[in-house]
Amino acid sequence: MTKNTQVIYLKDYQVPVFIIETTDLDIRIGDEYTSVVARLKVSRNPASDADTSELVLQGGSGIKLQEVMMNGLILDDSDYDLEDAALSIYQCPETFELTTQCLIQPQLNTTLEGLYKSGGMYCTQCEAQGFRNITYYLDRPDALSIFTTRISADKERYPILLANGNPVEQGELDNGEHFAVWHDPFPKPAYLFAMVAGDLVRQDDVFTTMSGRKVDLQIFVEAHNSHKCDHALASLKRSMLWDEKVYGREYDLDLFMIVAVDDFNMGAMENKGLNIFNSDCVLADPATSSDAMFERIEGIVAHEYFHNWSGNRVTCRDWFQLSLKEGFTVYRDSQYTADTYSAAVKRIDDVTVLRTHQFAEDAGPMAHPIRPASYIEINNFYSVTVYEKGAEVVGMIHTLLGDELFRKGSDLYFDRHDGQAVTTDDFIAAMSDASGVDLNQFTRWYSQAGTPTLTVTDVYDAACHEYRLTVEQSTPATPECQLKQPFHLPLRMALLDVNGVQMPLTLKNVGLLPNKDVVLNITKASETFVFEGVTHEPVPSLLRGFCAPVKLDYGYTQAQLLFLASKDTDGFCRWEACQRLLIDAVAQAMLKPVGYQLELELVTMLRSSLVDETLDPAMVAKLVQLPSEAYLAENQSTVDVDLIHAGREAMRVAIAQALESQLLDCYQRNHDTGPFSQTGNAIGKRALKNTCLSYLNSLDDFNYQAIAQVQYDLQANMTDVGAALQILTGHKNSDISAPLLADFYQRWQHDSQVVCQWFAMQAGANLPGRLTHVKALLEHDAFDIRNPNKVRSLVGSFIRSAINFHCADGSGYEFVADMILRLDPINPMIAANLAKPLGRFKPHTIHRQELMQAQLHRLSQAKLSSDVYEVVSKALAAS
Ligand code: B3K
Ligand code: ZN
Repeated sequence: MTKNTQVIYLKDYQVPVFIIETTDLDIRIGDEYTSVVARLKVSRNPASDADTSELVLQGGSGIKLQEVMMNGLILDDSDYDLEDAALSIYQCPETFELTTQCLIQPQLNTTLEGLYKSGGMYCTQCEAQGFRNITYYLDRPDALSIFTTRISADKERYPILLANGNPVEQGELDNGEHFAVWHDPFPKPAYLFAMVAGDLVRQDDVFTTMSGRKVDLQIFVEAHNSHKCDHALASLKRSMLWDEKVYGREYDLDLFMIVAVDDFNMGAMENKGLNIFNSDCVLADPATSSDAMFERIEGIVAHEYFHNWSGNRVTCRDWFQLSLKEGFTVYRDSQYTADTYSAAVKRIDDVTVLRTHQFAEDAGPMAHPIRPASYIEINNFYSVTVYEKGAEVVGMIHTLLGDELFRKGSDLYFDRHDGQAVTTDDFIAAMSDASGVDLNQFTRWYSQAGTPTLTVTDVYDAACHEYRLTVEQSTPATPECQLKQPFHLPLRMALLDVNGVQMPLTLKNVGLLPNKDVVLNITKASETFVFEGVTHEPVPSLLRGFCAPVKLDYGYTQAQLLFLASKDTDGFCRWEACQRLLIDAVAQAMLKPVGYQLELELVTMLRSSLVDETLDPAMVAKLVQLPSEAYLAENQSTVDVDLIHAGREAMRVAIAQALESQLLDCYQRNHDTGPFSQTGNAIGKRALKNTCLSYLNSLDDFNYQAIAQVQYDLQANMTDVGAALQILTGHKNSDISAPLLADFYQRWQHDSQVVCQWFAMQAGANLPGRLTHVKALLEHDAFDIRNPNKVRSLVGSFIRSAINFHCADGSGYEFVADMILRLDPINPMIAANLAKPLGRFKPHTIHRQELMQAQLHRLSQAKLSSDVYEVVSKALAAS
């Protein structure tokens, strides 16, 4: 099915035979060819005992090698071997200078890896293995080198020339060209290399570090986006300050640059001193970006900035260690958002992503531990598991160690490994050495995939005042491992009395605990904890703050859940209790959607949240929102997307009917007519009122449509406009949606960020029969299959609309397979991302499983990239 099916194993890791001490690049941008001269100072690696004098450099198929020189002498064909993916130099001495000259054609590079052209600008994306498309190199993260980069290009079309580090020289050349030289004093692997050449404008700011150094902050964008930089700059400064305060980490260079690029495979990239961002993840303006986008941008700016320590100063030894930098950095950016805004709301958002996407991945054919043992294509492992579950694993270490020891551990990790390429074991060792906490068993989180289930049972002995809590854990088999060893995990819990007050806790054989909120160390397949002096039967509040990435199975009664939903002092657990009740109710509605009515207890619960003006409005919005269809699917053993859709829609109507006046009142109370504000409170109020408006519009009442129409017409900000539009375009009657969509496009066609929202809204609308419309949009002038944002907003959103992607006639699957085949030769990374949902057929009804497998078989007949091949072959192996 493909040319490249080589499996790479962690167990085969070997240190590099050679070291590249310095890398001098001379990159001359030309219209047809770009020339790359790389002068490398090479020496043998004393850490390697390999019995060879051959230096093997990786290179992509698009490189044309012109010349190879060793110590100034041109090598002839017999001195080296050139194959598609490697340049091998025979008989290398202990130290030498190697110079290669290559030609590349970035303007033809549609994979967006290496050097490529986005619109009128040249830019790079080198992680994981893009640098080898620029020149022959030791393209592995443990090969650290000091880079100097000289770029030359036509001055008029490319007035801005950027690379990592500090500017050291610039000047004019003949033929209207100019050049710039950049030097990065910090040794780095090639994946952190970056350069940019384009016609960009700059927005400036400055940050003074804790040691009093002045750092220039610069964001480069196309001129028409210059008004959209303020939020990213403010976010960057907040992140820099936070990392100093919370982790004691200071920025090291005198310059920090961000460049916004329209064609980008993911969100952003943490290249040393020169972050490159997908425009959509850095540019924001209240008129064009919703509150959710602002929040996302702040999180990504923080994430990339935090990588300067967790990723750049201390990097990964090999790509199996990806979670070392990604899990830790996601954890750091989550902490940042939690500290800066609402911690409970951030926790709820993170857990929702984990349960909706990571649990599904962990149960599917691509399941892998956060440190995979093998891969075919590393790009497939920039996954929710490596990122989000990886962050949860770091969070568990924090919970087990406590704040002080966790900080001690991170200090030791950064100090011990500054300037090195290390492993997740090194991270664990630093945490354990600094704290004295034994984390040996904990390392299983790095090698075992799958989501554990914690089954908790309890017995209260009223006569002895004893409360016994038994915790059992089990983890399902995953493709790489059948039999799982028990994990070490923290179980944070409290016992609540009848008033919801946390009881003092006395653990048998331990004594009175200092806190009423205890972290139990769970290490065995089954263990029992006995609490003494419990004067009356408590309600347990378990897995507080979602302290471990597990599924909790405790037989809560409805009465207990209602109690926790109103009384639990832990924000996450309170929300969790509400969600469990709502999930149970949707399950009822699925059985009998027509005329479904909400139980009185649930009406009371939702009402009390809606009318409580003392609560954070963002939290109220979370408490009353129904879980998404994808989240609900995670709770079903067999997923019938139509039933879930029908049940959830019935539930929405039932809630709106039962609470119509409170929803309207809550909408009006939270509808700000004053000047636009972006405080946490103002953002929360918008989230809440738009939740209410959405419920009200499920009633199909012209009055509520009119409210949404007024909100749209006001054009106050994209949060309100987008919400109103989504509500109105979700209407079955296209007489309502069509003119609005046309109006919206008319207003915003010049702004590609908004055009993407326009695509996403239409493709993701939760209405049946969207495929014809999506196919028509593929032909729209604004659609471009080479632009990942457009593909994600149209095809990605279509896949997320379960009733359409999983349409019983198989048309959704066939369409997605068609798109994968079209995209694979253009951009394999994006094609493989579309293939992953097709591979997750297991939980669906048999009929759908067969249809999905038929498309996977069809794909397997084609010549595929290694990216898509890996996803398709692993899915078929599970069928
Ligand atoms: N480190 C990059 C991701 C690179 C993805 C390569 N396929 C962005 C980030 O996680 O910060
Ligand atoms: Zn990252």
